[in-house]
Amino acid sequence: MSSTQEAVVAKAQPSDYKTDLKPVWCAGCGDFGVLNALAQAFAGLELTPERTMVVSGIGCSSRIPGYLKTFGFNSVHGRALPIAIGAKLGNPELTILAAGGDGDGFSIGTGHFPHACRRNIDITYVMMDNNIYGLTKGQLSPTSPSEMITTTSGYGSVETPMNPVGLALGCEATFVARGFSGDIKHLVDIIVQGIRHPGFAFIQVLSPCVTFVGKEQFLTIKNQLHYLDQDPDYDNSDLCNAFRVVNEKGRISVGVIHRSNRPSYHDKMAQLHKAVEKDPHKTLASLMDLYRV
Ligand SMILES: Cc1ncc(C[n+]2csc(CCOP(=O)(O)OP(=O)(O)O)c2C)c(N)n1
Ligand code: SF4
Repeated sequence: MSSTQEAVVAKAQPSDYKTDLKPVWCAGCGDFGVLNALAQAFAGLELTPERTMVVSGIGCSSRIPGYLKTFGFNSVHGRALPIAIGAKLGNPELTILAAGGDGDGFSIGTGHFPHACRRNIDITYVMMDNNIYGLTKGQLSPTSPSEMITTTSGYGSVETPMNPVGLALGCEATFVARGFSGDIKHLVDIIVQGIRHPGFAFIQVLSPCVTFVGKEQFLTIKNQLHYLDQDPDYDNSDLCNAFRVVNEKGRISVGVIHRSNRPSYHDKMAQLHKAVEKDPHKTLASLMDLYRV
């Protein structure tokens, strides 16, 4: 076969990563942007669908594994992270993403988050933050702004909202980013960087709920965007810089907020295995001898 006759291997296309299922999301929901960004990122990275898995909890956003042509697991409310981590421990060769909403991840699922950060397991967590419980029809979520009127806070909330980025930084996550579902190109870049990051990557995606928060949520976010990658003064390796982004007033910084190079859980396990190899008590029998009376 001459070189001109050689089979041309088609480059992966975003459509290769989408199932035939039509999303049931409301028209205009921010989650459409996240779905498109994920498909584009997967295609750009040429991920093998059979070696890629998307795990979610329960919520409108958590429907996303059903729309992606990778392995998927639509699990239990709040449990995307432990299941994704379990899958990664079971098969470290897989590319694993956990996905879900602010209610899923930062209410019932909060307890899993600090441990994912500190263990630095090599998975990517895409948290679609719409500041509300969408699927269950508009109740207050841990990230709802204090003044927000919801079906369970008719006069606004008396609670201070949780700050997902601040929590991730405080828990020493090695990759912390924020994107907007209304800027898909920018979001694709963040997701690609998150998947490539060798450790736990947390991506908060501002993903409006047009039905229970309102159509204005898109514009409110869009008008305040500040792109960190276009800011020459921003150094994302500096944790103090990153903490400054947490409580900004009047602008919303998007991009990679912080990145550091702590070894991943799997790197540390490999080191541990090496250390055990040198240990004279590495066999169970010799270990039992230590405790024999
Ligand atoms: C253990 C448990 N508690 C509560 C629920 C009810 N429930 C389902 S989805 C959801 C909230 C979803 O909100 P969020 O995670 O923010 O996702 P969204 O629908 O906004 O994308 C709740 C409370 C459930 N399914 N299981
Ligand atoms: S209720 Fe909100 S989050 Fe759920 S599909 Fe509709 S717009 Fe999206």
